[in-house]
Amino acid sequence: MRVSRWHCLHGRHPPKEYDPTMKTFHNPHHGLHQGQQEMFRGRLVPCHEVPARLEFVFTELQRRKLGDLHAPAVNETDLNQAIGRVHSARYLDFLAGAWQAWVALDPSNAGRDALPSVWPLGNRHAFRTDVLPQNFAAQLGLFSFDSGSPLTAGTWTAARGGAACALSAAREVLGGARSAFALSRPPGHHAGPDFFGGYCFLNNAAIAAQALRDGGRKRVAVLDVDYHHGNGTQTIFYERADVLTVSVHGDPATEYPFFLGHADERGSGEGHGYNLNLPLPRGSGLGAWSAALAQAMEAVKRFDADALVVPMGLDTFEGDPISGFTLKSSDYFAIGETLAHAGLPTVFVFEGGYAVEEVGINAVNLLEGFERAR
Ligand code: SP5
Ligand code: ZN
Repeated sequence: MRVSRWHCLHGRHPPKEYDPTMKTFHNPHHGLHQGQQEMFRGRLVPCHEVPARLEFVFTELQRRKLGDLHAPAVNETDLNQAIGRVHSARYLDFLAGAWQAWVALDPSNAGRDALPSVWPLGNRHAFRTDVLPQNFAAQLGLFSFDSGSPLTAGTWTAARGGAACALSAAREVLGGARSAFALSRPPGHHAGPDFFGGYCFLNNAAIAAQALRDGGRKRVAVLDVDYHHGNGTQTIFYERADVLTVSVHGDPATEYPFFLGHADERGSGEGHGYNLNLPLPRGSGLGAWSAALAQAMEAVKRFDADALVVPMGLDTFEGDPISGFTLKSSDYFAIGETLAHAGLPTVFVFEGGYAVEEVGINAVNLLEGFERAR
């Protein structure tokens, strides 16, 4: 079916026909992950990463008829295998049993989210990370890097559902689709091989990228457009030359996640030259951001990728409550269009974006910009 309709709220772009064929895989279990509070500057504040975020995107996708919405259909064995390709067994065992262990510490914990409060600073060799502590509070710290990512009763089920969306979207593209959208929640790009943080537990984009490799794509590029550096994805692929990781983000000198995302991180070993960070100062607008995106696109082209994964954060929006760029809703059309110029089969994976009432419009503007540019 071809449609000719125009829903741009800002009216800058002329109407044009396009095929609304991009399939979206949404996570029916996402609402089971509903954190109450995150630690911020010495106090607990309400979580920014809320279930309503996904619902706004879902509703906007339906309203604009961008493509069909599907629940992911992957069997448990395949899902476990795909998740196990990017996360360690020790970490996955921890996540699978975390809620039970949390409640076992104290039955009254059942009414409270689990938040870590002690960390081993493993990369400074200050503490050992090879010995699994028996104390659950210590395990929480071993497998995390911040206290802003509450682990709740339904986190494991919700995170698996999000990963299933990523795997389904990758399979869709492997099957010949030009694009697919994983409407995953909780987000994923901060989660590493064996740690959670930044509201992320399973790295959905990395799972999609690895599934594309395992499905026969030779060189997969990941182009992360979230406001925050995709530290988890970078770490997962840092020593590999078959997956290029590129990220445009707020400069970690001042912006979360602070401890990774600088321009001099280029990859290591075989992966040297296969990571590109394009940090921008807080306050950057469309001009600087688009110039960085152009550089990112150049890198993807030079790499000669045969598939693209886009961790799609909408927290670059001017109204985002926790971020510092100034993109406007109408800018996301052009961003989608630019991404389409890579000419690659593309998996979009939902990441951040905390201006809840606008996140659906911004996400669908980007996807529609991509869809129209064929
Ligand atoms: C996926 C993603 O976008 N994760 C971002 C995680 C950011 N976490 C730290 C943010 C702290 C900001 N708290 C601001 C409270 C202002 N009232
Ligand atoms: Zn973000």
